[in-house]
Amino acid sequence: MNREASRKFFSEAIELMPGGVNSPVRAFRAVGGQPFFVKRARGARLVDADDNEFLDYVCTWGPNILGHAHPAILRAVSERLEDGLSFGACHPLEIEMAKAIRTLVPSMEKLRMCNSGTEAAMSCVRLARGFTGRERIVKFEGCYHGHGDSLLVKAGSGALTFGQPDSAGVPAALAALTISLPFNDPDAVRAAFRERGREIAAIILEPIPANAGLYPPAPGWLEFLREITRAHGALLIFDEVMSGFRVAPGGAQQVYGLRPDLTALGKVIGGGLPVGAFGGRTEIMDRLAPLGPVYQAGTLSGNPIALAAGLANLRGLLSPPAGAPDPYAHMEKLGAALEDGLRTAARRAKRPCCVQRAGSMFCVYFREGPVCNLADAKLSDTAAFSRWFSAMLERGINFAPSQFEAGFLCAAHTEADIEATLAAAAEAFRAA
Ligand code: KE4
Repeated sequence: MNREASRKFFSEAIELMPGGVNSPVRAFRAVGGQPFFVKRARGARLVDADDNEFLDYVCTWGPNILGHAHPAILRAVSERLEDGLSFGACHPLEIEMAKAIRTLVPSMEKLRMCNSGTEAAMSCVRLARGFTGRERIVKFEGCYHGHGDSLLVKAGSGALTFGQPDSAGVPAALAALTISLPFNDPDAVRAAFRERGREIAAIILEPIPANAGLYPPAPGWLEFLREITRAHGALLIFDEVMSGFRVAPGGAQQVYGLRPDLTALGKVIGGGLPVGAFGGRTEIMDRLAPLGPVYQAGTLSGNPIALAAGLANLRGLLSPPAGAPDPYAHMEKLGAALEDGLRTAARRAKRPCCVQRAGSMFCVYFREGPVCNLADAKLSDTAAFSRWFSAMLERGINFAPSQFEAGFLCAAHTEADIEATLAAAAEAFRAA
């Protein structure tokens, strides 16, 4: 596969940006080789600077759930450009987006837009501390909530990929206020509340962790966390930046029938442009400036162009054009076929693998399953994963460039795409 143009771009990029990237996971450091540079994308396909075409299962890490460059999203953005890009003042689209989110995620009685999932999760933590007057936060090993200081403790995603779950630069005094526990371990949570219950402001978690690969909550785990936080006057924060609007229109809290006190969102509600949001119970949210003492702000928060893209994304998910398949049913059908097919291909190649999935998010662990937490995930054969990733890329299939990430289906993937992916996977499992 010719990658000359990407190599040239990368040789310039590494002189200008650390690792040549604006986000570490893109650097391919976990899988070897050099990253490709994108020229354009449409639907489920990317084209790189050397005109190589890839079937894409990253989908810009979740936002492009309808597919890249979806016509309805492009139209929604282009129709607004002439009216201006940003005002630093109130805009009606902020009301429309807030209503859309509250309808889908009723636990978010009030909400605030921001510009990234990091901001959303970080703001939830500050708000929980301000509301409860407590300082300690409980998170879970392998869960990733963006790069806010208090949350870069035993984090997942790129932090885990590069073995920096506890980032340098985070003051020890601040990190010490974050209690990081194994996921799916009620006894560890009980012990933390026994020892520090009165100091714990909140538990924050990905209800379906997808930043250390992907593993599901054990039966009763989420309900247990809801109860123990309520019993101790701590808040329950669901980070649904990835699961939101993806595992169901109302996210994991709809699937499991739970109401967290606060929720962090991102990705899908930006439709590919920078958007985050957080929200929850009115009495908590009203502690935010300008009403209350907890400060949070953003020059581009609620940006109308980004919200236009996000609203078009939500409309495409929830009100598809007449005759078009329901996107969730479509992605569920393809996801099940992909999961079964990958499992079969690995077995036929005698490659120990564990494929785990939550709707249109999935992961291929290179180890026997099940994988229930970070400790299990870290026993994967990352070298074999890297060889498989490269073999798939050579065959025109772009997966997440790390064993500790999830893959994504979008509504633009087809049955033929899944068949082509499984054919490539069968060869790649043998080559890995
Ligand atoms: P951003 O700040 O990257 O918009 O969102 C941070 C974040 C928060 N919470 C969850 C559950 C997340 O998955 C993320 C970001 N996801 C990663 C993918 N694993 C972003 C990819 C990257 O860092 O380049």
